[in-house]
Amino acid sequence: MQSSTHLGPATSFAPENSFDAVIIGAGFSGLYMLHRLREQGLRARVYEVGDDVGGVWYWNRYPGAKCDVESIYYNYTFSEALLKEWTWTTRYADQPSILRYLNHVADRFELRRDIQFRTRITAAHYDEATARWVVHADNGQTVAARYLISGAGCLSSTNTPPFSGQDQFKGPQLHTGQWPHEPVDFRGKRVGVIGTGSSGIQAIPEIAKEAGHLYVFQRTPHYSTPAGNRAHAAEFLDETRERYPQIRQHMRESSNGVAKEVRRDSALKDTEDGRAARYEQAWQDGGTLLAAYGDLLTNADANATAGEFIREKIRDTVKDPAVAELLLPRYMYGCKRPVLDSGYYETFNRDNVTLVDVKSDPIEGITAAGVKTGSREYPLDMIVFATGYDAMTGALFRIDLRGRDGISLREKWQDGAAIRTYLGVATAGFPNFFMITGPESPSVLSNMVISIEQHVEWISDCIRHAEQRGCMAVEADSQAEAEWSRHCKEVADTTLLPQGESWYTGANIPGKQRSFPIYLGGVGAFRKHCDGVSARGYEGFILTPQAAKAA
Ligand code: NA7
Repeated sequence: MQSSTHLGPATSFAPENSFDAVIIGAGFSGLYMLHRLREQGLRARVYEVGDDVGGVWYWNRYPGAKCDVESIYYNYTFSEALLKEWTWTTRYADQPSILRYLNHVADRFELRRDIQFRTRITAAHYDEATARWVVHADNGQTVAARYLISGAGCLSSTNTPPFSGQDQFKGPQLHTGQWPHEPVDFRGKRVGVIGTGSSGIQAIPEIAKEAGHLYVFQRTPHYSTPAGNRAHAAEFLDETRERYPQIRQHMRESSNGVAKEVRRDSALKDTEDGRAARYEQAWQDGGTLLAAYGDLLTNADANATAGEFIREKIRDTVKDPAVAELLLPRYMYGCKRPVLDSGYYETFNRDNVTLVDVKSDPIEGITAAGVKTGSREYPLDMIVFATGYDAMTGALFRIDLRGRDGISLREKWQDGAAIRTYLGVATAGFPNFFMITGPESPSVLSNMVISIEQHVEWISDCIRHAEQRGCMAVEADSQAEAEWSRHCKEVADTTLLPQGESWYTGANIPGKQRSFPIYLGGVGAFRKHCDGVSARGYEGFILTPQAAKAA
């Protein structure tokens, strides 16, 4: 019935292959979306590549993997009962705890019966005649649904640079974002880690504890500050439970989705001693230094004061001055994602750790024996790629997504050069297609779970609105999306962030078009804006009534 380029009309689907909604991915987004739509009486089916729930927390099993948002904020807030029955034991939750939490959520709300695992959605085409999506999976299955919702994630499409000779290497090659389920034994091995972003910085201290020798291949030194991870005291947990209604409110109205006071004063108005004291306090407390002043991400001179403070800490920590020098980051702090660590810089004082600067001596390729840079070969037993993700658009572009008139999302967005969304949730020409934390929403520059909840709730309300009015299609208006995209860019340009060479801008992927597809107006302002749109009858969306079908 279907060919590979045209998936065919959305008629003649057996009831078991026909849904109200198809949801892509069983991470934080897909799980909650499924729960909401089921509560609304819709028949929804989630398709997930992994063997089980968890999304990025299913795949990122590397040693040291942790969330850099404090655990008490990094959970769903929609269910009082769920909040009461779950306890985070440490300030930052590690990957096994978060995966346990998501398994608990899946069990508690009986979500698994509507999730099909080990299935990758490869294509989804909109059939205008029937106003349904025809969705194709890698197992040959084709299903139809009125709504298509992506919970595919912002950081789920792994990036492994195309090093020549990679297939020659004799030992195991692992990517932090696709880590094996069985324990990896580093004991006595010569291990190479390529990449020093969040994943590398979390994994390196743990691998170093076990490996015979660890070679860290660093291209850009990143800023990292101590996480200050610790066990939660019982009193703190009691008090958090009691205050959670206020905490939740604060998170929802905040700029970044966590319930912390935001400082607005300028680093440049403080004295040198005042700044040093404040940065020191933040360093001791743990977490990033970005909240220490209000202008660190908007004023390059203010930013430089934080950068210099961190560089001084690195010089103080790393005993070998030459190694310390190589570890000093020079870009503007925060323009690449700031990293939180547990003993990262200290790791370079170990005898079994060597830092290899591949900026001055680039990796030429991988050989049967190890990694070859311009000047020498490093013999290795195992290579760990901590080389990140094709972020923001990678997971969406991997699917052959086609809206009205067969236009693909990739074509519409010109490979990322012309991303256009309305509220990060919809895009013109793709009726009944919703993205959870899509490009141009606060997404990765906020507490993802709070942003996911807001998007899921907004999408399910929008679908309810359309269903109640008997609409066959909901679609972003191209004028409204042009205005939203312009607004996003305008807000981003008031900050230093678009100037960064980071995965935020796509600069980490060779040949990828640069953009800055993240809304920086803040979680609270974004929520207010979305609520205003729905209160005004889904302003900026075109709702097509059923009758129009016959017309
Ligand atoms: P990141 O932050 O994108 O880090 C990837 C690292 O890999 C980074 O240090 C890169 O150096 C390095 N890299 C990439 N390609 C190469 C090549 N060709 N040669 C040498 N080094 C390379 O990914 P993470 O997984 O650490 O973190 C992603 C996000 O996931 C994180 O921010 C959290 O939000 C969760 P570069 O800096 O580009 O010079």
